[in-house]
Amino acid sequence: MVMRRYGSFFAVLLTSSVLLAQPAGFNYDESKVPQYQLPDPLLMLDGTRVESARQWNQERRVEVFTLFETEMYGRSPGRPEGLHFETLEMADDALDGKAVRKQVRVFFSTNKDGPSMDILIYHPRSVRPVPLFVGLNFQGNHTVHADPAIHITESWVRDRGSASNNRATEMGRGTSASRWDINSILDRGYGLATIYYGDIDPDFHDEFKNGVHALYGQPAADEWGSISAWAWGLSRALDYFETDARLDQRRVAVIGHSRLGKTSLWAGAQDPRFSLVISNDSGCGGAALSRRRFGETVERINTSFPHWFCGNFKKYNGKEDSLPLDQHMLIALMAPRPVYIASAEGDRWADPHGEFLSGLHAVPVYELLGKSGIGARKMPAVDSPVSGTIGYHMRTGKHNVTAYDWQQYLDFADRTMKKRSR
Ligand code: GTR
Repeated sequence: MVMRRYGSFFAVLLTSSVLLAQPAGFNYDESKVPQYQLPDPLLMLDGTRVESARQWNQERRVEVFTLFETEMYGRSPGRPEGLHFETLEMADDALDGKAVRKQVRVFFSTNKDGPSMDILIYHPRSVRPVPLFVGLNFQGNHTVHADPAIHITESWVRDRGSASNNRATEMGRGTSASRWDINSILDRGYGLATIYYGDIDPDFHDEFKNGVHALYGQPAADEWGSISAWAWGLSRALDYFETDARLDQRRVAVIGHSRLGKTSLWAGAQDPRFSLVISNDSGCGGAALSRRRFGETVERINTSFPHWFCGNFKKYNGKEDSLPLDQHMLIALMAPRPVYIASAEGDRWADPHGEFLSGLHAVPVYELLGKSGIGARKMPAVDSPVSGTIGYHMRTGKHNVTAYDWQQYLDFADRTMKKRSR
């Protein structure tokens, strides 16, 4: 009796916290999803049907990639000439002797006072060269583990938790550790590299004056917004991995959560050196189909975050049906490489079903390239992962990254990436 009373009390609490994360005035009802027709990933803009891997690789993939580049995320400038690296610190006995720790500064130009980012790397001592995961973090490298040796970023950080006056503080150490299952990653023979996303571009709209945008000036309507800049930073991390003999640059999985999941998808689409791409709860502008208008919409995301996408994307506010693309085509840009899409049941703002559907509708491209699809025809039950070359799960719980998510990514990486020869 008492249990039952408490049970319903907690149910109310849970429901209200889930609702808080889901702004009112948006559709959360599957029966109210409008009728829509997705662009066919295998139909060229001129109506030609793509029937061979060669046609996909040489013609349609280029077309689809260019659409995302010019209409949504914005073109980025590639590797800068002055890019250079400096190892700030290294220890062979980190985390109670379990790992090697390395902190590397990546300068985006020859100017050491110009924008730069710090990569924090942990990897097992004995594996060589080590496959690894790389992902951006939200509040600073020192938040991913309590390790006192992790440098604290001097970049702008959002005032949240331990940060104050837009500066990170000691108090933040380890506060995001639950999102980075470093022990499991190391135990399973992988490394982890992480970078604070605000080192690359602080996450607020300042007309593109700060971060790496400062080096290139005001972007045109088809040039990079912040998501594209963060993805560009991930490619610069890969540039560094290529110089570090202990890391296996041919087995790098890129991972990101939420806005950084949108970023990992765009990084994977842009840079074929990422051999596995993982999207955790990326939602609108990430894995979720825009045309469903379930939860967050194109207009809402462009209004709340005017700096995330390129100027051209604003043309599609309230006009999802006129997009020449949808997010299943972003997933298809990973083909034939493995890609994993994860959702959370309580994260309706990110449209779990729409995230699954973009994986499902990318399958024809994977099959054309001789790869398996997603291992399901309809949305799987909660906590029941499915996979082929595309993996998917919807976990119990809310918008977050948990040990459960990492277990699925590690299993999927073991199956699809680990055995890949150098
Ligand atoms: C929300 C935004 C989502 C998602 C999330 C996050 O406010 O509407 O698209 O990116 O932020 O990144 O935490």
